Amino acid sequence: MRLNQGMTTTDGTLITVAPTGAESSKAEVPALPVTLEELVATAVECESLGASVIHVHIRDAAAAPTLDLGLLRDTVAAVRASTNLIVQLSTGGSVHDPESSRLAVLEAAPDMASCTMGTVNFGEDVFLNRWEFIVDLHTRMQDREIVPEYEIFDLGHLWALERLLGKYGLPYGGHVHVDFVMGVPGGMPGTLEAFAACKAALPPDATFSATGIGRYSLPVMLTSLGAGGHLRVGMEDTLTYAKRQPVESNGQLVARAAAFARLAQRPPLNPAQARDLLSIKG
Ligand code: KMH
Ligand code: ZN
Repeated sequence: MRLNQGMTTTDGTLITVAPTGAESSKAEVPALPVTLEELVATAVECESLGASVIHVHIRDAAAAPTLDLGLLRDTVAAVRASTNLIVQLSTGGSVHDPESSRLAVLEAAPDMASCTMGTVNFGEDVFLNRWEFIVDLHTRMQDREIVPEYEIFDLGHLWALERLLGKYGLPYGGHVHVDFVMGVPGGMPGTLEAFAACKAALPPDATFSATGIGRYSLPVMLTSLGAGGHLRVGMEDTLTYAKRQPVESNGQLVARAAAFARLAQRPPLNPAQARDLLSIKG
């Protein structure tokens, strides 16, 4: 696929930042962006460093995860007002969120939303994603012209994706983008073998990014770059920059990813190029 400015999809690297997540507490991780002001400042910094997509989880006034629709709408508007980033809202939320609230996230009209392709053990918890719920998310995103990012926590999730696309058709825009989430306790490990199995099971013409949880962050990033894939980094997934060195900011992780991408001769895509790649409406 040819992007604007003469680039092809494999000439550049899509960098997604996932700055907050739903699992870490502000008390334990003071650098985590949890207010709207902190999130917007993070978004601005990460865009300047090479991110083109932001995967967003929000927090309430007590810094607890929430799917409050008003806050989500305000967040989409605020990030759009300050950056050109593609806004991808999480429909995964936290493991405690009901399906109805997770579906309602789409009413905040983001550019993209996550769509996890199956149930997975998630540490001591279960991240539940029933087939009917996945179908509901996929078809509602088609209706609302929201581009999904299919989250793959295990190999079987890719077979579920093939079934989903076969029965219900391509997502809005016609392009399939998936993200391998590797190293969740209960999901697939962040190994080369698991990566290769996932890559081999991708739908035709799909693009992919990958993120390694915790200590899998660096090996998964380097593997994805080497395999022509894209990157997701951020404090949702990684809180340690190096051995015994806590992450200072999301910008630190984006800067490292962008540096690796440049070294690999696949520099970061800007948001306009990323929109072309992912077939997101202007
Ligand atoms: N917080 C996890 C339970 C997503 O954003 O779609 C789910 C998650 C996936 O983070
Ligand atoms: Zn998430």
